[in-house]
Amino acid sequence: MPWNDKIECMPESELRNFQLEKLRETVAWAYERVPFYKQKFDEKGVRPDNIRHIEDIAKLPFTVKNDLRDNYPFGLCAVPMSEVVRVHASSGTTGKPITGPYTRGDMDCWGECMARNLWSAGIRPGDIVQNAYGYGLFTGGLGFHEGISRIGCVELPTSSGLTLRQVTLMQDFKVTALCCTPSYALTIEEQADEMGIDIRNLPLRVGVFGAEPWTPGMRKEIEERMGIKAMEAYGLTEIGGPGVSFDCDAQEGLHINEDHYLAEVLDPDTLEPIPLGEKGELVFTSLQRRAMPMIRYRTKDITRLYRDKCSCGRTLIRMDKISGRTDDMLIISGVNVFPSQIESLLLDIPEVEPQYVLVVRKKGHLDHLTVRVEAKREVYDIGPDKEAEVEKKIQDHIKGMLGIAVTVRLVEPKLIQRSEGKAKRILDERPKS
Ligand code: DLL
Repeated sequence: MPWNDKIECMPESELRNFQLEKLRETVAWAYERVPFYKQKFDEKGVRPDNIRHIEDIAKLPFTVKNDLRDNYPFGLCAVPMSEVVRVHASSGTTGKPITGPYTRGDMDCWGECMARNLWSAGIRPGDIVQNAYGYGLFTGGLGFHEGISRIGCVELPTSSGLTLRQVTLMQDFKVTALCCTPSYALTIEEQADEMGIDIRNLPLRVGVFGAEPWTPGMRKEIEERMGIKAMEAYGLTEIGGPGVSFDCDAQEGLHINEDHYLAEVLDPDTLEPIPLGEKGELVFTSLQRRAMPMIRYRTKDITRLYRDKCSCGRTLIRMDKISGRTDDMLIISGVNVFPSQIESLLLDIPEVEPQYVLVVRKKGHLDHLTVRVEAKREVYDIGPDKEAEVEKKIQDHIKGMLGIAVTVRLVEPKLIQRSEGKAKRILDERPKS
């Protein structure tokens, strides 16, 4: 049974009506209170009362990351500061951070969305939940915190880092659920292994992982190494943090909290809608946020949407696991490649660890990719011939599956930097233009 079956299992037509009502409210809210949106709407010649059907969303302007940067810190805020009770921010790699203000009501909605996510992962009162997402400006730690307290289970707010202590607490407190990034889950498992602790023998039962891309192969790897069920959370600071979508027992896509987020998938070049079931850029409009309503926010995340019936009974639309970001796409020998494709192929190779970095350099006019991946100790014990054999095996596998020539370099165990949050998988050494 879902956390909120009235919403999560609502018949599609009812849900669409609910969304339309909330969309109209949000559009009017943004138009009347945020000068940025008023100007954008006016430029497009659209007014809130032009939104009569859900499909009318196509008339609305888009919002992109730079709009948030240009209006840093609170230019897109629709309420006075006296109504804001929390601000999160994402650091980003370049430029100014993105800020995400919340009203008391927004916090309440966030708790609801996160409770659905954790409940769907089988977390119940009595569970001891280790929350190893970073606490602070990042939405992960405190976002999960909202959901954990909403359900009423025991929260262990460890935040990220101090991995040795994470393992000790996990063992001593008989932790049953872990929340962190998938790459940090691997770091924790490795630390436990070094301490002679097999996490598979601990009471830990489930993990709720997200905030970074991870392939189905990585999910399987984590499940096997830790002896748990690995569930997922997706979200982004710009539209409210985690709690946007989550997977269920079926693990066939992530259900979007559609009463809060209206999703579209568009062709990133033409910005035309893409039919259900086909891949494109995910675009979200918030439906209940008051502090910072977001109209058609272009996430750059690539996925597809589908509305087929889910065996879990939820009617909420599903999105695929994110397969990449439009800005992480590499063009190698004329072929478009996403880091996740390389990750999937590396996970097919038993001689290496799921620890890798993709180094992109310019070679003439073309981009060249070097895959640095950590070999298991046994490979080094056998000697240099074995190393060369494994490198060639991976190169051939990538060539065979993706048709691209890459260089593979094995790295000795433990040399790839371990993640405590979002793993940095791409090292872009191309000259900046
Ligand atoms: O990462 C929010 C979050 C926290 C989600 C904890 C899940 C769990 P940002 O730091 O703003 O917010 O980063 C958002 O991270 O646009 C995606 O590219 C990526 N991302 C988030 N969740 C997933 C996921 C948080 N499950 C950006 N799979 C998003 C793949 C994800 N990518």
